[in-house]
Amino acid sequence: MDDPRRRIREALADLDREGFLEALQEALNSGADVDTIVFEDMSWAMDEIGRRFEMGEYFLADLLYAAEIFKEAMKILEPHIASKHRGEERRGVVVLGTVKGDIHDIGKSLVATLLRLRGFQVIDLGVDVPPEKFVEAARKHNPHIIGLSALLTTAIPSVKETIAKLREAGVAAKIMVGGAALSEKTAREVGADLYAENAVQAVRVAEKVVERASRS
Ligand code: B1M
Repeated sequence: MDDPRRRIREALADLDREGFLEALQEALNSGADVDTIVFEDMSWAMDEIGRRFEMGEYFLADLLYAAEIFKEAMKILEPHIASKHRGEERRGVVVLGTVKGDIHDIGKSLVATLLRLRGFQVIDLGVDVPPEKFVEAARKHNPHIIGLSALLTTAIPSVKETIAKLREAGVAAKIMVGGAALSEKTAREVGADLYAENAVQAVRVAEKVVERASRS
């Protein structure tokens, strides 16, 4: 791995804001791929931060600071992400949110950003969203897809409950789930239609759903 990418990983994991932003700029100047930076290097660093938190080396305030640095970097990266991912048409409607009991918003917001860039209309309900709010938004916006994000394993029952309430309400939209708490297997177990591991995959999955809907 080249030097700026290694420094992006290490400096972000060490919460060295200046070192990280400097390495980020260097990587961009040298033409590094923006997806590799976000979905491999910065994501690796966030996992490492989570690991240090579990080991008792970092505290909650460190996680909050990491999120702040991540969001600051996203402001720098957004134009690069836009030039790589921008699409032409309005492809469909997605209602998106982090489920009740979970306030992690970085991954969900990344999914929203990429979907919007590809021409989707995204209704972002935010974080800690109760099932009733998803149902209400589904009725109001008649989306192609409802996206549920969850990072905490303790939020998995919330994902399951939200899906059950959406089905009970007769919502026709496909339900996509993602986030560190979920996998292909848990997605099936909670009754989701679709699973995506990261934001790029979430867009691919959403595009397929809309393509199929427009053919039928
Ligand atoms: Co929290 N946290 N946190 N945290 N936090 C994790 C998730 C954790 C894994 C850290 C750890 O211990 N290793 C752990 C969960 C353990 C578990 O449940 N198994 C944890 C914990 C325990 C907690 C608290 C309970 C800590 C406490 O209070 N004692 C608490 C819970 C609060 C709550 O939600 N009720 C808490 C709080 C926080 C902060 C608020 C301080 C902060 C979040 C700030 C914010 O979001 N604005 C925070 C952070 C920063 C993290 C870590 C370090 C980083 C998360 C992140 O932003 N990753 C995280 C460690 C980790 O994830 N390994 C951790 C970067 C982001 C780009 O990735 O969100 O995974 P991610 O999104 C990806 C994919 O998952 C996917 O695409 C995204 C882009 O590729 N994706 C989707 C996400 N949503 C999708 C939806 C889709 C499709 C794909 O379709 C709809």
